[in-house]
Amino acid sequence: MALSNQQLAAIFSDIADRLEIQGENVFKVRAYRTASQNLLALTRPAFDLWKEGSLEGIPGVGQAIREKIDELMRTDKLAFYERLKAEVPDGVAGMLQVPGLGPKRVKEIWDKLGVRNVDELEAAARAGKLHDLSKLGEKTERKIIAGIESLRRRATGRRRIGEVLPVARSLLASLSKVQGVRHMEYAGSLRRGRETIGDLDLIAATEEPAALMEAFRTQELVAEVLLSGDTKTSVVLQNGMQVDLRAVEPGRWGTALQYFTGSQAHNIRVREVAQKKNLSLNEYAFTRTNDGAEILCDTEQKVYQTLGMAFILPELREDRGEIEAALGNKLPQLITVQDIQGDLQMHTTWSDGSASVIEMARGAMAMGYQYILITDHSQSLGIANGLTVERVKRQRDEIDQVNAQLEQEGAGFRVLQGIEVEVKTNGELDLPDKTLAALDIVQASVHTSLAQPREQITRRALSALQNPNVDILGHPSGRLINEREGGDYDWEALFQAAVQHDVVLEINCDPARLDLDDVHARRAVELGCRLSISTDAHSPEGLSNITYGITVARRAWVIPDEVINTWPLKKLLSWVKKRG
Ligand code: DGT
Ligand code: CA
Ligand code: CA
Ligand code: ZN
Repeated sequence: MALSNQQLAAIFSDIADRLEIQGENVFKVRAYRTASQNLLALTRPAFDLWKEGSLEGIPGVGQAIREKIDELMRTDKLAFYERLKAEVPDGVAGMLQVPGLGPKRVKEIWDKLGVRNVDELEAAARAGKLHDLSKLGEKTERKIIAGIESLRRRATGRRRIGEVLPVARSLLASLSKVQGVRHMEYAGSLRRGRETIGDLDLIAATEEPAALMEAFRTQELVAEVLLSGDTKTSVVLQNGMQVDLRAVEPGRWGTALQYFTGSQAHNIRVREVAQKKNLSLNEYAFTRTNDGAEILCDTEQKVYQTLGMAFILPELREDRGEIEAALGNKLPQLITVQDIQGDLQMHTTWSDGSASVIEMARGAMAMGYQYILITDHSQSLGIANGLTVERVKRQRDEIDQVNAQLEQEGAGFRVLQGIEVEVKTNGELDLPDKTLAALDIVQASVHTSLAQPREQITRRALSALQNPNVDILGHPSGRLINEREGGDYDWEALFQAAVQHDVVLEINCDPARLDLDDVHARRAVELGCRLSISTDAHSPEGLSNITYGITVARRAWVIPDEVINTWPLKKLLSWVKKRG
């Protein structure tokens, strides 16, 4: 297949990036950049010029680069480029995409800290590891974090819920104290718990809207005021996010909150129900169509009551059957975070976590849990310091000691030993069955070669599910929100196999993953799959991400019993035992 000018240009520009990270001399780097630019400016396909033997006609392309174009045209490959890619990994080259980060810094961060991709860069920056390096101050560190956030946004213009929720909470904390404010909430997609948020909508019920608008405009986080009126103000925050604030009188709080929570699709259906009752509905009130009289609702509950419907929780308001269910009083009793009895995925210093087994146990006890499952990475995931057969055994000793200590303290808490065993590209697991069989619960995960064709990657996951030692499939799609797509699985086949082999599917609570997502999780439970909802925490603080996964589960209509870590320890252990 003939490479296009754009493809060639991309290869040479990538070569320039990687050479620059290696510290190659500036003239050589510039030669590749020039070649890349001139290829883009070319009015004829380079392929035609190559066939005619007239590559000399491309300005700025010397002998060395002509030979490389020739090799690419003949073989579709370039040995030099393959070698370079092996020397400077994709993730390292990808760090150049972070605004404000040049090749010298990338090289330094890679060499000195072993940071190999944007994720690890973010973790290092947030952990304050960058400012120990030579010329990088704390200010640069903050800039890098902001750069990474803007990079992620560029993909879709939407932000991850994990980025937006803390901002929303902090604005609410400050604004709900303003004189006259009776109620204040975030609404829109954030209140519905979507995995990404376009803009943030805040709604207030207040006696003194002017005071609230003034307080909002002058928030420290605000960078620019887009528009400001008596009852609505829109601003852009320093991080680039738009926030809309609307104020209503307290007597209209219910209709306003309901309207601005959305979704639009849900609201359209709600208004249809209203029309059948000869009512119209907007953010201010119901209006009777016969006499034009207003019906005010000071709570959201009253809005649904007026319509003869059961109250619909915000997470369900997507027009995915909730209207019919509410009319027929058939809404599910959704899972809540209080139902969770333990967390079944976390990492410790045995692999890439930052806390010890006992520290994670104490963190989980503070969450009110009965148990945790330690799931450090297995051996082949080299960067994460994965566990070998030998280290699995030594970790068991440590976990036994921790359990003995907790028992002595009368903690009523158990640490289980698991693993996050790598599913290799051919579907084999990365540890021998004997080692896996000795663990309490085994979680298998796919981390590599996610771009495999559907049939291949599905077969790979199925062979993991068929291994009787595998109890849970971790973050099944492997996606990273706004960063990379997950695997192209045949989901129906995968869910059916999970039911058949009684393997649990995870909802991973990391706000970058949320995997399974709401749609897949709902389909999975419909087909009879069981789920686990776990944080993948790498520190005790990470355990609090559980709420993000719970939100996904609620959006998927999941009830507590469908989730194995709502079960008491005894039930959980008898389930694994029965599985053999
Ligand atoms: P986003 O911001 O893209 O993540 O999604 P939302 O759902 O927050 O949408 P947004 O911010 O445009 O509007 C917030 C809610 O306000 C939306 O869910 C429903 C309601 N809404 C806004 N504009 C309209 C509209 O033109 N018609 C109706 N029926 N509802 C609207
Ligand atoms: Ca919004
Ligand atoms: Ca909005
Ligand atoms: Zn993982």
